[in-house]
Amino acid sequence: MISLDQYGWDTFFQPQEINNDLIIGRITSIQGFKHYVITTNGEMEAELSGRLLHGALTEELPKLGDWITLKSYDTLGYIIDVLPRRNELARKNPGVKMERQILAANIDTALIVQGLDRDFNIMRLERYLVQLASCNIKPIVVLNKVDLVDNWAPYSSEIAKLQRDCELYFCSTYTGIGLDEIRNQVLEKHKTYILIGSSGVGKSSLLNALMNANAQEVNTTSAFNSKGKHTTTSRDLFQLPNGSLLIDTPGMREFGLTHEEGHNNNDLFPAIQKLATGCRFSDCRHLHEAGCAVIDAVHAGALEESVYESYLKLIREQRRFEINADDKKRMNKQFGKMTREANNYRRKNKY
Ligand SMILES: Nc1nc2c(ncn2[C@@H]2O[C@H](COP(=O)(O)OP(=O)(O)O)[C@@H](O)[C@H]2O)c(=O)[nH]1
Ligand SMILES: [Mg+2]
Ligand SMILES: [Zn+2]
Repeated sequence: MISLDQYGWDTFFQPQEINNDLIIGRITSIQGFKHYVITTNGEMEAELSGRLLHGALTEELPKLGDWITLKSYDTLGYIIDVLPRRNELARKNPGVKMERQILAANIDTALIVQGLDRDFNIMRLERYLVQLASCNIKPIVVLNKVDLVDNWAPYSSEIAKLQRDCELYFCSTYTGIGLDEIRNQVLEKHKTYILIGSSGVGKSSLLNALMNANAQEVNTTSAFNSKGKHTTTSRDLFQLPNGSLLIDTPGMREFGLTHEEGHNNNDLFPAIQKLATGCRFSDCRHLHEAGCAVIDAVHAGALEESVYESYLKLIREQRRFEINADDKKRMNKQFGKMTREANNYRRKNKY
């Protein structure tokens, strides 16, 4: 028997007694309709039960990292319920729809990976940091491919300009430099980590290096496309030799912000928040108001202009998402009311 603790289980996920004929498991991979689940009896395949298949909203369906209950018939399981989530790693659905998309659930720490080639981009990093903060997921920055640069110091000072208190690690999966620091200082037994970042930064290479095995296929760089081809097609949860759990994701071309409950601009932008206490007006939006301490700090060089501009861009993006999501909620409510009225009418008139 496998102890579920090894897969990150704790009592948080079990708010009430679970029926004896149900098995608890964690989703380790989702491929189309197939769900791969780890249970005390090992790994098994599972499908959605009819109730989930027909009655649940997309967000309520099992996601990678979710704890679920299932009923087992021989070798196949039917997923009955998704247990309460500790958190959700969400982004805006990359399509045109203003929709939240949950990439994974129950994550302790996200490793934001960038490569020290052309991929390094401080504003993209800021975007990840803001979204992770709003999802209540601790971020750690990993700069990979240090074998390609002579001097790392400029990258540290670039990141310091964001004025966020976030651990930073440098590594190379080619030379092995920095990997022991990540093993020893970051990865804890029974905790769940996720690798996020653009395609080609070395996430799968990092997973393989930390696994000491070729668990995940690594992109091959073709002569035509130096960014490397996109070959990671499914997300997966792996158990590392030291007992921590690591999720690899396919490259994310977009990481659009959502608006998450319980957060406002202040706690997502600590540097701005700190300055804002000095603004003349308590409701200052830091756009062009007189006596704005944020704008003064930009002029004085205490706040990087690009960081300020990215702040404006990101809060606009969040606001846009929030307004759209509110509209959608209102529409769903109206639609629900209409359906209820129609049903009542039908019942009254017996047809
Ligand atoms: N120079 C260098 N290249 C690396 C390093 N790690 C990975 N790569 C290469 O970067 C490319 C993309 O790696 P991959 O792990 O598939 O990236 P992913 O898309 O983020 O999973 C591959 O060609 C790797 O060989 C590194 O530390 N240094
Ligand atoms: Mg990959
Ligand atoms: Zn202000």
